[in-house]
Amino acid sequence: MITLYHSPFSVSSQKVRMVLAEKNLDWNDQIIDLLAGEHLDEKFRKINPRAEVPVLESESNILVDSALINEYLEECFPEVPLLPQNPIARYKARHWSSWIDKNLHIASGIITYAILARPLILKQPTETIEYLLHSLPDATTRSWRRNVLDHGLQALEVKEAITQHRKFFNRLESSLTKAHAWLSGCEFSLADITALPYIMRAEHVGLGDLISFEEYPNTRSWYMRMQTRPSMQAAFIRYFDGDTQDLLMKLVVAAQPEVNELMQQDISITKGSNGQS
Ligand SMILES: N[C@@H](CCC(=O)N[C@@H](CS)C(=O)NCC(=O)O)C(=O)O
Repeated sequence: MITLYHSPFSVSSQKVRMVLAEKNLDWNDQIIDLLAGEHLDEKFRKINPRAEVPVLESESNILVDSALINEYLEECFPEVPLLPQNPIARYKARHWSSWIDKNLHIASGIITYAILARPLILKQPTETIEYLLHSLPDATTRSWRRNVLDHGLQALEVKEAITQHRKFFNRLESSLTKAHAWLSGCEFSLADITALPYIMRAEHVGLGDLISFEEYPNTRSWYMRMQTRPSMQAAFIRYFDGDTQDLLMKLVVAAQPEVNELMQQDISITKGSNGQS
């Protein structure tokens, strides 16, 4: 039996949960509370020294990194295929995953941290905040988190993260050449599953205005189709109970004026660099 160590709101966990649901697999649920720093405890670090979720345990093997975990699941359970047969379409699916890891994953983490995590972390005693920062194994993550804790949405990293999201939306729109297309071509694949958590997160933190229906019709159509998949319920929706929704909404509403301002700045810069303003 598979065990997944994961967190409800972790985008990387969401990718694996969606694959498990698409493939109709049963699995043991081990929720790790990231906000409380459970991933930084010695117990969890013995499982994954990088102190990250998701981690998949299968037949006493420990697997880390959502892209690799999903490839493993694809190889073990090919009955519901999530990689196309055509080599170029397979390449496209894998290229999406690699592009997202390199260009978007940290940007999404920065925005999430600034809008959703920071206000909750700042309510904790100073020693707890310092523990949460110092225990992070990665120096780059420690550095941007410190800066975002100190400066909130005004941290330079947040502006850069918004720009990365715009690049992501542009890339989605240019890949989805038709309203009914999927990211690796004409079949639903791991590429769609990998991209979905980031667009959902962008919407949940209030960046949805960057993806207007006029400018991004194919992306909007793809996103609507993705939301109707039964795996959405299992992988995402069931973790959003009423209290969680209330809390998220309060945090997003509180951040919205600053987020709007940053989106406006990003739109002006982008238009300026295209020579349109
Ligand atoms: N490349 C890894 C990245 C995993 C990752 O960044 N996980 C985040 C949640 S999405 C995490 O565990 N963060 C720990 C923290 O917030 O300190 C993967 O795809 O699994």
